[in-house]
Amino acid sequence: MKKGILAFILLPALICHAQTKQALKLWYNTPAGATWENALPIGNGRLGAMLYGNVDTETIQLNEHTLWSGSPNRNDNPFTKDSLAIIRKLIFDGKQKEAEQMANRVILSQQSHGQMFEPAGELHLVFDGHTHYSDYYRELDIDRAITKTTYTIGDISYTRETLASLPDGVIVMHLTASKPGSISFTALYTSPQPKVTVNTTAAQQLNFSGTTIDHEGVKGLLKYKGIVQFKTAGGSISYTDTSVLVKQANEVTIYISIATNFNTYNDISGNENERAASLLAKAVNKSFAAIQQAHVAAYQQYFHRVKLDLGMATSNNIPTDQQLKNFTSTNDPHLVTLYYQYGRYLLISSSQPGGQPANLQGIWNNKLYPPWDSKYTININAEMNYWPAEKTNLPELHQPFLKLVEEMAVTGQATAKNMYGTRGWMAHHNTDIWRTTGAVDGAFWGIWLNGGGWTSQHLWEHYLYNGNQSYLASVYPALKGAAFFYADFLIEHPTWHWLVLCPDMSPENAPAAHDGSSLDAGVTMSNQIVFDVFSNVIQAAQILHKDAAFIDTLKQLRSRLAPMHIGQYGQLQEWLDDIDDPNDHHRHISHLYGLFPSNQISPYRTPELYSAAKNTLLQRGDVSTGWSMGWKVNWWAKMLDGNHAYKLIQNQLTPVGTNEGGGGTYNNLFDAHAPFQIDGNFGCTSGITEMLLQSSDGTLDLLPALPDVWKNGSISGLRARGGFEIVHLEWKNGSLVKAIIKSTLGGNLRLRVPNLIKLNNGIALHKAVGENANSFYQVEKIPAPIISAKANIQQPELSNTFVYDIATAPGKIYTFTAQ
Ligand code: FUC
Repeated sequence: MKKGILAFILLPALICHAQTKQALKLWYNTPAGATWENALPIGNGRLGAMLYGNVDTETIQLNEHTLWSGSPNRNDNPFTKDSLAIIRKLIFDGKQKEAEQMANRVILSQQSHGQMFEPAGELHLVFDGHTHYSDYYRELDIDRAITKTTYTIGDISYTRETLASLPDGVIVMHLTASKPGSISFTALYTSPQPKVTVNTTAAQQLNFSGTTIDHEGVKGLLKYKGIVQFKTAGGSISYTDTSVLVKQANEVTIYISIATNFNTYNDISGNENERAASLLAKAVNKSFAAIQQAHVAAYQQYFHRVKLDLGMATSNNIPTDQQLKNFTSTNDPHLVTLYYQYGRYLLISSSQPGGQPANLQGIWNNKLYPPWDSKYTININAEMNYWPAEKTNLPELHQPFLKLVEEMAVTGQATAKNMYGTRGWMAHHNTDIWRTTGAVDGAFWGIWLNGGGWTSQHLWEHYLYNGNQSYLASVYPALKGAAFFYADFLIEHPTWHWLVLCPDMSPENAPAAHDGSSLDAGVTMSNQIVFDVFSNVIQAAQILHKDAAFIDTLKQLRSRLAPMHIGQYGQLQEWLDDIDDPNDHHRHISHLYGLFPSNQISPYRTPELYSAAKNTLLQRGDVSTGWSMGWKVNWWAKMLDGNHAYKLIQNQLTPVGTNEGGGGTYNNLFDAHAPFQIDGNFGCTSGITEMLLQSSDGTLDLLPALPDVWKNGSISGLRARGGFEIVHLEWKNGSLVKAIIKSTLGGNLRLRVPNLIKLNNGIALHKAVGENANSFYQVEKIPAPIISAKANIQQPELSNTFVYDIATAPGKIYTFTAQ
């Protein structure tokens, strides 16, 4: 055979193979079976579904984002104010256990400890005679946000495709077969909800409706309605009281519409029936092809903004669950790319403007009593969900969380006033759809007063990326309210004389010295958060030309906060006293909030603290719960250690159950705490971004923590603070070869790069001098740390970098290449 002919025959096959290998798809050659974590998630921010792809009985497990237990309620403890002075004294006197016991009575909620995100039931399609099949395949195409299951029975091949339409607001499944008249099934609905009713109507509709359950003394008043409509081509359709029977159809389209009576956290007077019916009526006349086309276009507007290429797959063309199993030995760069983009897929699918923020499980939950109520844990988990939003170019999807913060700024005012007698607002370590802000779970976990302080940082972060002053003005009251709470609540420490929070705690950890109690005063994380809240309000007020007197007050207060401490083991102290245990492997390393997401600890500006943070990270170890490993990817990226960050990605991309005592990843690439928590997915996507781009340390850093394994690669579409868009970033043999950066706001671009670069047409660049003139890159100077005489602190050894200043103009694009 002539060479040309051989190429002609082989080429299409090769291209096809290469495409499959690189396609952004999770795929499997077995159905999910009975395991929920094998099923594949779809969502449009409002509706979520898990697709099992089982052949004889397909199951579509359903969720709607406002379907929660309970009803509008509050959970403040009215007795806190009267007992605060006693609790403070007990803590300052070293009687933490007694303080904790009292706090359990007078601070902890005596009502609800938060409501639960609830499942909306399951639709089952029972197929006649589909027990023996071949050629099974199922996928979740995250480039198009569609799932597909295909299999063959005899000489007929069957296909099911399902999507949760972004523009049409319904879930749609499309069933086809290679031979006309082959599709027959019975559709049934089941639900773990006790107060649900099911019926059918002559309009080929299966309806379900109900009211959610009471929980912890709060009456369940949330009403929901679901309508499932079947549209067939050919064959027949009939129904019983509770099921729909499709016989010998050529093609079937199933439309699922679900709605609730929820308007907002304090108003559930909506009409679920009208809402569900009106969404359905608009969608049902559209063909699957039309719905699919509009959905894919809407989805890709978000998804296609970022493209990541870490190199070709090294493993063979094998299913995703197998790739996951083999990852430690293959280091398959494609699996990392897929996992990275899956984080973005999950955010697009679970958090849409105008909706609820992604909760502990995003928008996917099948349990009536889910772990931790599947609500919002705001001492890390809910914040982590939104770490990728700005930097991976999905800023609109930050909006549901920003709205939650603004709503807590309202509900949390009564909590601040009634419980602690302060102005402003505050929240403890959890909230839910009713925006409750009381203390829950038990004093050991719940007496953490920074739920407002930390979440309000997101309002500021959104501004740092978009530079929009009218937006800043709109969120300024919430920022200021968070500062008010601290301004009124801080108290002078009797021994150290710094201003501290008391009671206080470092999330969910306790020093051995405190007899099993977590309560303390002035823990490191709180000092860092208060410092940030004050600094951001000072900056915001200056930008908006407001509140000069308040700025002065905050500056005064800020100067009296406790500095960070480096303890006897060279560690960053978690508490004011040097009582950390170097063998403590606790999943929370809250005092490293100052390293990430904050920027108080830096290799360049605070070398001692940087080294101490590194010692802390090493002492705490790597393997942990899923979200903890996700956080560690970000921390090691901020440590500029790409190889260690990569090690954490390896730990995270380990099948669940394999990491001794830790989390990992389920077959559907959901993060395992275990159990499933979506925070780890989002944390890792953020961390991978931080390995390639950082913009929080006064500079825009390209490739700050590139691991040796990613020799060549490129990423496009990331965003950085100050309105810079990283149009394209490319590296070869570990060196930066090209960067294209668009300035949307103008201003100084201070670039830090690992090798010498020049500007497009060969223009030499100016070395950076002095402070960065770009106000979005302003970094607050923190007080010098106090270092234990026993601490052996090494000066960090940092690789050489090059820092340039480029004056940019809004709308202009700058291309840099290696020298
Ligand atoms: C915090 C963590 C747990 C879990 C829970 C939802 O309490 O300490 O590990 O992630 O939130």
